[in-house]
Amino acid sequence: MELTHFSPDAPHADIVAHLRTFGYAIVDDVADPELMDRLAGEAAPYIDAAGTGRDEYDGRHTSRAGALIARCPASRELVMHPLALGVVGGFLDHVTSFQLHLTQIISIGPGESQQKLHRDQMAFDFFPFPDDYHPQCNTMWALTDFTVENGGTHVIPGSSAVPDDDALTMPGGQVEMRRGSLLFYDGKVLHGGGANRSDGPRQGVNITYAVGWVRQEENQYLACPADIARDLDDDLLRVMGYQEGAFALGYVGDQEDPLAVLRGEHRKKKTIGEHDRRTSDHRRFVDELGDDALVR
Ligand SMILES: O=C(O)CCC(=O)C(=O)O
Ligand SMILES: [Fe+2]
Repeated sequence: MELTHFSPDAPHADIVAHLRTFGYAIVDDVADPELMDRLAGEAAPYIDAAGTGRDEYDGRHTSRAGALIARCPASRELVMHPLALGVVGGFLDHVTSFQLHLTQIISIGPGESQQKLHRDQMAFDFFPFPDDYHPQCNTMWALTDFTVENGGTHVIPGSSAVPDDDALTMPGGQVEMRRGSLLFYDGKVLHGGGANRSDGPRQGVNITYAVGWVRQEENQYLACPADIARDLDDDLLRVMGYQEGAFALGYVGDQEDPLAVLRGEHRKKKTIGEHDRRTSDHRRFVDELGDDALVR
């Protein structure tokens, strides 16, 4: 089936609304080709060195290179892209903070078969989150074009709250998008990488975000060594997890702010009470990205 595409100047609220209803949204031509070139150049040695997966799920012809914040400065611009953060912030509007969950370039090589359809929230120990509670919001940036032939992601629109047996009978579609375009999908929608029947790799930059109170899929504190992290922007560090995930989560030592501790400073963590949980520095930053960023 045909999947819905938005233009990059579509209101965030429209993209969030589609994501809430169908579990995915595609936005065309979001990132500059120059940024994608820079990222491809920075990532190439890591993609080559990552090796291929050891099972059908990871893909025996697929490589997955992570730790992008430390390895590829260009990736930081995608993590912090105003459209990505605006939509993710709107979609995960039910929490005090959200955080980076993982960074991974998924390079599906020629000869790869279709990945099993799955729901990414299974990573949380298969916890049965209620249908209306979303623990994560995912992005996939096209580093190469995504086509039917090279393994564009399969998605079953509207499957997020439908049990597997029924959802697997629903019509699906494959994500076709140009390099620099952006796929959003929630943690509940059935999806999976496509089979690559072309003669080149299909590369996507998977950057996912989760609510602030869960464990991150990729350990950001070790994936990005402190010597590198110390010099990153405050807003990026907060997204990486150097903030309170919620009331009392993530402080260091004598109830100190993790960002201050990283910088060798001493500052007590802020108190986030029930009455002001919406006013954390992180939320304010995201909310100010655009008037449409906050969708209540
Ligand atoms: O590469 C893709 O298109 C999707 C991969 C995926 O869904 C996953 O590995 O969890
Ligand atoms: Fe997935």
